[in-house]
This record gives sequence, structure tokens and C-alpha cells, in this order.
Amino acid sequence: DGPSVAVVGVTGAVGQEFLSVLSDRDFPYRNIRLLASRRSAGKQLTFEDRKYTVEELRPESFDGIDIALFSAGGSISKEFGPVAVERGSIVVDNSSAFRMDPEVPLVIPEVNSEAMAHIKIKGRSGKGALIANPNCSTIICLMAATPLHRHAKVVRMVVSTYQAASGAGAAAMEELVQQTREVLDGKEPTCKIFKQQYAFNLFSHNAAVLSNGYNEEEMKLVKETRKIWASAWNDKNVKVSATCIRVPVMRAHAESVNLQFEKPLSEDTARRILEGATGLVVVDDRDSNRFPTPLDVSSKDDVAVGRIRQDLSQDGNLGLDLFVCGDQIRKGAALNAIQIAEKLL
Ligand code: 2RA
Repeated sequence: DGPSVAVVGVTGAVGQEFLSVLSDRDFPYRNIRLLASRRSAGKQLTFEDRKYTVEELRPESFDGIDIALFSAGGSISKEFGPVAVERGSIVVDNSSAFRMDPEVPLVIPEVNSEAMAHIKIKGRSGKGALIANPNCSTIICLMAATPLHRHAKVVRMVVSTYQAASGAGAAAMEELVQQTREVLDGKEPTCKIFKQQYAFNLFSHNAAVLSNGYNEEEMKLVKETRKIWASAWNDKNVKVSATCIRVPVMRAHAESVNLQFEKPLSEDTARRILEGATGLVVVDDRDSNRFPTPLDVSSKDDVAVGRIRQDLSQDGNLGLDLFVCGDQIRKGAALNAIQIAEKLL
């Protein structure tokens, strides 16, 4: 007699991954409702050997739903998230709509699950609740940085990201493949999604650039890190800077992370801490120059971390450099959201 689950945005890349992860993890749902826009309503989907008809998203879609997994863009979350909560659902929202709302927990289960400890399905007073899934680049970065933060307290973090096409949706992934073929065939590349050539190229993340010169993706990393670490360590002061780049890779992000600590932390101790951390795999073989790559982590649950080394620009073991890769659709979105849902059971 598990929970009834709704998947909002089921036909998108993350929506489809929700179904894969629910199945892979034998999530104990009692029943499942697949919801999408009018355009996709009526589609037949097979999930765990059962046929489902995709239903058009409406307010009454949430009647009787215990957990609603949302990944249909910020406007749909803004419109239907509160409606689902009103009708008694616990919403796990993958959009950025509510991430910075002080009333809404922003959760990476391995990092700050205590932030959502007050929300449970069993014995609920019938009221719903909203929980926000962090941005993919934040999740992937903090999966590696947090175990070290716990040990030596990060005072400053500088991140450079190398973000996959999947972060811009299935159409961007398709365009990358199409452009690559076109370029190899000597044809003019079709540039509809990013208005510039993506294949054999890279460029500053497509998010809007703000008055401070940072783009929205970079500010998500800055603000979400502070909120997530503040919820676990009441530490609002960590200094964060980020540069987010879009690179021609299909579905896994890579990130270079520089950490400055309050207390000394040797690279050997750091490696040991990371080797013992849940959801992480250390790939750090200097002799054979083998370190994390997007292809190694694609469609996998674990985030890979390597290039663990003392930051030689810092004195007294107060700095470390890392290189991290994680699947943007899985741990960067769908898996993290369903791990949140598992905490509700
Ligand atoms: C990106 N983080 O990769 C965004 C998607 N949520 O573009």
C-alpha cells in the first residue's frame, strides 16, 4: 500500500528518467499517473509491463496523489505546484521556481536530508508540501564538496562547469547530433536551439547574463550552495564563484572545483573521505592519467571525483582542487528527486 505517484512532464528527458529510476529502485508506488501538456495527452506509454495513457495536466490530476514529481519547466511548477499541495500532494519540483523560497527545503539527500525531516507521507494531516530539487550543476558539485566541507569547513569555492546538452533538453541533444553530422558532411550546421554552432565548439552557458556579469546558471550555484549548506551547518558565509560553460557532450556535466578550507586538509585525507562518501566514486589514477569523464558516468547513479590535489596556490594544506563528473539527467535531476521521495516513505 505504497504512495500514489504523479509524474508531471513525463514525456521530457527528465520525466522519462523519473520512470527509469522508479523502476530501477523498485519504488513502492501503489499507482502512478502520467501527466503532460495537452499536446502529449493521449500518448500510450508502457511502464513496468503496464500500458498507461498520458493524461493532460489539470488541477484535479492531483486528487488522491501522495507524491507529485515535477519536471515540466518553471511556469508549470509555479502554476500547478501550489495546486497539488492544496490537494494534499507532496511536490518534489525539479524546476528553479521555488528553490530560493525560504519556506521550501532545497535538498540533496546525501547532503542535507535534515532540511526535509519534518515532511512525511505517513500520518500526514492531509496537507501537502513542496520540496525543491537543486540545479544539476549544484547537486554534482556538492556531492563531492560536502564530505570535505564537513571535515575542514569550506570558506571559499570556485567552480568551472562543462555542461552537457541534456541540461538544455532533448531538442538540444538532438541538435548536437545533427550538427555534428552536418559539420562532418561539410554542410552548414542547423543552429535552432543556441543560435550558434555547438558541435566542435563550446560557449558560455545559454542562461541570461545578469547586471553583475554572472549568468543565471552561475548564480544558481552560488545561491543554492549557500542555502543547502546553511540548512545543514547554519553557515551562510561560504564564498562561491562560478563560470558555467556549455560543451558538446550529451548528458553528463563535468566540473572543476577549487576549495579553500578553514582547517588544513591533506589530499590523502581528502581522498580517504571521498572514498567513503555515499553516491561518489573516486577515479584518480595519476600513473595511467585516468580521471572522471562524462562518458564514464552517463546513465550511472554515482558522481565521479578525481584530480584530487593540494592547491599549490594556498599555504598550509588549506586548499584542494578536484574534478567531478555526474549524469545531469540522473543524479542531476531524476535520481535526486526520487531519493527525496524515498525519504518521505
Ligand atoms: C543546464 N542546469 O544544464 C541547466 C538545466 N537545468 O542548462
